[in-house]
Parts: sequence; C-alpha cells; structure tokens
Amino acid sequence: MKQELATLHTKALQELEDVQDTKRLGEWRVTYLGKKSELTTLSKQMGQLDAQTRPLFGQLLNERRQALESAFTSKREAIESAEQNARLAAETIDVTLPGRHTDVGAVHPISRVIRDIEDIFLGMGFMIADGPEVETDRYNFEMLNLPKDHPARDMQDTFYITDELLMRTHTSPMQVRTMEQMHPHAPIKVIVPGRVYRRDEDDATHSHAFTQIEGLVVDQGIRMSDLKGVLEAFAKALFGEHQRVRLRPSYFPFTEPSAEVDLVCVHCQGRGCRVCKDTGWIEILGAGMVHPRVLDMAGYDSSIYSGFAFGMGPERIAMLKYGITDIRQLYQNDLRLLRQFAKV
Ligand code: 2NL
Repeated sequence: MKQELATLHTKALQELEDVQDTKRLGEWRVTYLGKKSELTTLSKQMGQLDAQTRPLFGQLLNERRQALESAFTSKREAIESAEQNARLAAETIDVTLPGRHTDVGAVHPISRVIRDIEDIFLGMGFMIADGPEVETDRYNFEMLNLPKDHPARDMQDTFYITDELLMRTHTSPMQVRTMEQMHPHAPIKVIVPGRVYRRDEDDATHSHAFTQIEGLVVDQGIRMSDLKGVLEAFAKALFGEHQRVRLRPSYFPFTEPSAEVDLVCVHCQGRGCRVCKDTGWIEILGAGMVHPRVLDMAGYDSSIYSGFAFGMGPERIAMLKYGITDIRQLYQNDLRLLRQFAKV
C-alpha cells in the first residue's frame, strides 16, 4: 500500500505538470483528491492494516494528501495569473491609433432662421404652436374673414384635397385654433412656424411650398403701438441694435388696419443699394390689428379684446441674412451650400 501511495503521488504530480487551464485543473482535482480518487480508496482500506502500521500509514496518507493539495493550490494560482495576463494583453488599447471619423451635419439655413426667431419671441414671453398642414376650408379661410367668394380660395391659388380640405395657404389657421383652445384666457402671445402651400410657379423668389412664421397677441387694450414696439424689438434682436421699422398702409382680409413692415436695408444699412432698390428699406413682414370679425368668430369679444398679428417668410430672411439670391437653392440640398452652415 505504501508503494501504491508513492506511485500515485508521483503520477499525480506528473499529470499536474501538464495541466494548463482551469477546466483540466478541476478534472485533475476530482481524479486525485475527490471522493472517488485512489487516495480516498486507500484511506478506506486502512482498516485492513494492523494496529501498529495503521497510524504510520495514516500519517503518510495525510502528508501525501496535503502535498497534493498544496501542489494543486500553487498550480491554480499560476493558471489564474497566466489567464489574467492573457486577458490584459488582449484588452490593451493603442491610444496612438487615429479615432473613427464621424461626419457632422449642419442645421439648414431655413431651420436656423426659424430657431433664431423662435428664441427671440420666447424671450418676449410668446409660446410656440404648430398644427396640421392639411386644413379645413373653415380654419384656413372662413375663420380668417375670407368668405366663400374670396379670390384667395381660387383653384388657381390653392391645393385642394376635397372641397372642404386643402393644404394650408398660411399658418393663420393654427392661430385661430390657439385662440379657441385658450379661450377665455388672456393674454394670448403665440408664434406659429410651419410649411404652407400655394399653387405658384417656382422661380427665383417664389416657391409652391415654403415656410411662414406668424405671430399673434390678443388681450384687452392692445394697440398698434404695441405691434410696432414688438416688431422693432424683434428687428433689433435679429439684425442688430441699429435697426428700425417702418410701417406702410396695406391690406389683408384678416387685419384692419393692415401694414407692410420694412426694416433698414440689411445690405447697405439704409444708404441705398441694389438690394433695397435705393430706398434704404426692405420689406420683411406683413402685419396689422386683428380684424374684429376674426376675434369675434374665435370667441374673443371684439368690444373687449383687441390684438395684433404679423407674418413673415423665413426663406426671405435667410436669403437676406446669408446672401442667397435664388430661393430654389434652399430646396436643392446642394452640399456646397449646406456645408457652409456646418459648425467646424
Ligand atoms: C405676410 C402677411 C400676415 C397675419 C399674417 C393673422 C392671423 C390671425 C389673425 C390676423 Cl389669426 N392675422 N396673420 C396678419 C397680417 C399679415 O402675414 O406677408 N406673410 C408672409
């Protein structure tokens, strides 16, 4: 038995030499130290020995077991540190490699102008609303004092879907919807940006689909001077502190009185140039006092409330601001134009 034990010990240590990974190490442990190992079998057979040899053999058995266990432990530590080193080597990051390149997009000039204008009016306490591009005849025309026989409803001017449904020709219908939703609260201060549609021939200054920003203020005691003050603050914020506004009489069915609003020419600062046709002024907005019929239809009694409204075209402002001469350039998505608006 003593000889058996010695052979077993040598064999076990030799095999352990060849073990290189945790899985085989586990198998080795079951074979040489487990419940069904030869070592365990030998210790069970100890009862057959006589009383004199038994304690000596027992002691020997224990020594061998302890020797194998400590061999196992140091092998396990060696394997674990080798595996750890292999993992660390595999995870090494070369910080000198060039990074992955990502193309960064640019905000389209129309969106940029809309954002700038939104920021200015948010700063003056306005809210921003948006609404459907497919509208009803009622909201697009009727509620804006454009009755059934009005020429603006002509098939020539408007994209109809059915007799009652059409592509909105301005963002005003959303202003009306806002008044109905806000009723009876006051004041209302809202701007509505969005796409609008007209049956126009596309050319350097016209497009059948373009954007508009309209503004609306309704409260008791709103006057034309409030309109002028708000638009002047807006002009200064958008084009600089030197700006002034000039109102000229005009006509819109939904405002009375109505005005065309001019700004100091952004190209020549008022000295006179090709852009302003030597007048020193450029037209930027249409505006006016909300027509009493429009207020009444939306639920705001025109004997108590008054308001002003205005509308402008972000394309025109983008063209003036960035020196774009043909509106179609804003819709062609030519990267040579768009890249100029990327932040580098
Ligand atoms: C222009 C002119 C304008 C309005 C839009 C409006 C809206 C309501 C009531 C009264 Cl709900 N008016 N909008 C008023 C005057 C002018 O736009 O030249 N736009 C590009």
